[in-house]
Formats: sequence, structure tokens, C-alpha cells
Amino acid sequence: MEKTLSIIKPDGVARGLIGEVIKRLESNGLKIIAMKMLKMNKEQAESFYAVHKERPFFQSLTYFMTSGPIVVMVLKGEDSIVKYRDIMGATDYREAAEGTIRRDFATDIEKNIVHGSDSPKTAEFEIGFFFNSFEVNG
Ligand code: IDP
Ligand code: MG
Repeated sequence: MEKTLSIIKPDGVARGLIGEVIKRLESNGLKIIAMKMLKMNKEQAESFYAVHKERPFFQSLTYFMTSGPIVVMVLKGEDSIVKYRDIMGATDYREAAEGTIRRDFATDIEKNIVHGSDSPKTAEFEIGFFFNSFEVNG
């Protein structure tokens, strides 16, 4: 069983899509083993997205991620990293497959509703960024 980090981004929360995202995760067999709502400050968003610090969209992305509350979750399941990325769809919603969260709800390459870890190493860093061991139930 593998763990991955999921974020419902500020656009997803503001648009009332928390329930819709969670329904898709649970109905695809991903188990939520930790969850909270919080609002990041700029410094926190910059350190979460540090791998992207040289990218042209870094300032815009980290500003967007601080624009409102987010819901962070740890998901557990078989191949949860790849499985959850399949449910999310491609980064650019115009390239995302039919029936994915981003294809159905994203409005922009940046405002794409959800985040998901991209590898076991990233998942470990990202889960530890938001949760301590007492908060992860499994
Ligand atoms: P991912 O979220 O699908 O893993 P990444 O390449 O890791 O995609 O990029 C992180 C986030 O940065 C994306 O989800 C999106 O919000 C934003 N982003 C990625 N590429 C662009 C871009 O070309 N312009 C603006 N924002 C971008
Ligand atoms: Mg990524």
C-alpha cells in the first residue's frame, strides 16, 4: 500500500468542489487517512514548490496557492500515486483525459483544482510537509 499527498487547491475550495473531489477519490478506492484545511503563506508555498523555483510560473503559482484555504489529504491505496494522478488528469486541462478532475473543472493551466505527488520520494516529502506522524492514520 502506497501513500500520496493530495491538495484541493484554492480554486477547488472556493468553487465548492471539495465534496466532488473526495467522492471521486473514495469511489476509485483511495482511502483518506489524514485530512485538514489550512491557508499557506507565501514562504510556505515557495518551500512546498521549491522544485519549481526556476520556472517562469513560480511567482504566480505560489501567489495563487496562498489566495485562499486549501484541503490537504493523505491518500492510501495500491499504486495510489499513479492512480490519483490518473484521476486528476494532465496538468494542462486541455490535454487531460475525459472524466478526469482537471478536464471536468480546471479553468486554466495554473488553476487546475488539485495537486498530487509525482513519485514515492516526492510523496514522502510532501506528506511530511503538512502532517506529523500522529495525524496520519495508517
Ligand atoms: P502537476 O501539478 O500536474 O504535477 P507541475 O508541472 O508539477 O504539474 O506544476 C505544478 C503546478 O504549477 C501545476 O499544477 C499548475 O498549477 C502550475 N503550472 C504548471 N505549468 C504551468 C504553466 O505553464 N503555467 C502556469 N502554471 C503552471
Ligand atoms: Mg507536480
